[in-house]
Amino acid sequence: MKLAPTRIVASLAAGAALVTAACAAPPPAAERRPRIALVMKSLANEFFLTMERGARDHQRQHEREYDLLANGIKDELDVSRQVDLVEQMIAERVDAIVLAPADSKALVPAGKRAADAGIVVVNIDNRLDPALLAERGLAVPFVGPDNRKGARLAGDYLARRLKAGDEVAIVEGLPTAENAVQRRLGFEDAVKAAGLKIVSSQPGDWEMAKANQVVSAQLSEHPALKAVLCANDSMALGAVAAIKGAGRAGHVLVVGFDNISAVRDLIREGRVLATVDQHADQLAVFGLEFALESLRGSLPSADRETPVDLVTAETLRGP
Ligand code: ALL
Repeated sequence: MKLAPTRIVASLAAGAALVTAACAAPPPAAERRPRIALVMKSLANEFFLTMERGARDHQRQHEREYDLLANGIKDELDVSRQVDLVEQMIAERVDAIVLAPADSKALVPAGKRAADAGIVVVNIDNRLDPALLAERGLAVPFVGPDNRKGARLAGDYLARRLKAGDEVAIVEGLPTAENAVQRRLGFEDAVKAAGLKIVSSQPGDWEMAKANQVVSAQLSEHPALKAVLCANDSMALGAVAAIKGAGRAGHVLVVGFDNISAVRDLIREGRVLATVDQHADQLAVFGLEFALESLRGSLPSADRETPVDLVTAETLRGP
């Protein structure tokens, strides 16, 4: 290709600039933007897509303050892949990791390795096991909701539609996740307070397909079942399909947790009674801001509780 003289000068100048840039030393740490990694769980779950969107919006509004690396895993049970992701972020020498752990214990050693490498670690959404953290000498702040309180909100709302002695079932999240345990406890609190009877409580591992199988079995074993309390909305979708498949639509109430769009539609149609909004988009933002504060040196030491709100047909209709 032939270049006009002015073009040649311009490209020589550009080439020289590139060479200079390539030879120049990297900017000192204080001058470059920190890189923060958001390590999430299953990106097949709308909850985490909402979380990622919230994080990306925040980064765009603060693009001079930090760069964002957002990662997730393929399915809810892929814990070892999430450990690998944390290891990768350590190898990339990011400045902070905001972690929503798939498993409250299995992610502690990787978190410890990150902290030992001088990386700020912030735990969001699902709390890392406090006893194991203490044992490993790792102090990690937790930014997230009171899951027991959130589940109790949905359970209490459901209980108002039932009478003492009515049979209900619980579909739990992944048992190795602390928020799954807390939600089960919150459902149990509500059920006990209303004198309802739990005839079955089993893990659905946060997944729609697994919950569908679990609820199908609960329905056939318990013909008088009046309601299913699901620890997240993916499982509530599985429960609704199981109820329809068993020909019991309209006779078995369902509550969930997360406020994903598919469940909002089912609430409007009267096929799900309620869910709990834990503001996935804000959850990541709180974690990112926490990490930024830590990187600026104003160490926020205490945990930060984020809001949970009940979502029902009335709240969706608005005032
Ligand atoms: C939890 C979230 C959710 C979600 C689940 C699935 O940590 O809080 O409610 O559905 O992860 O991974």
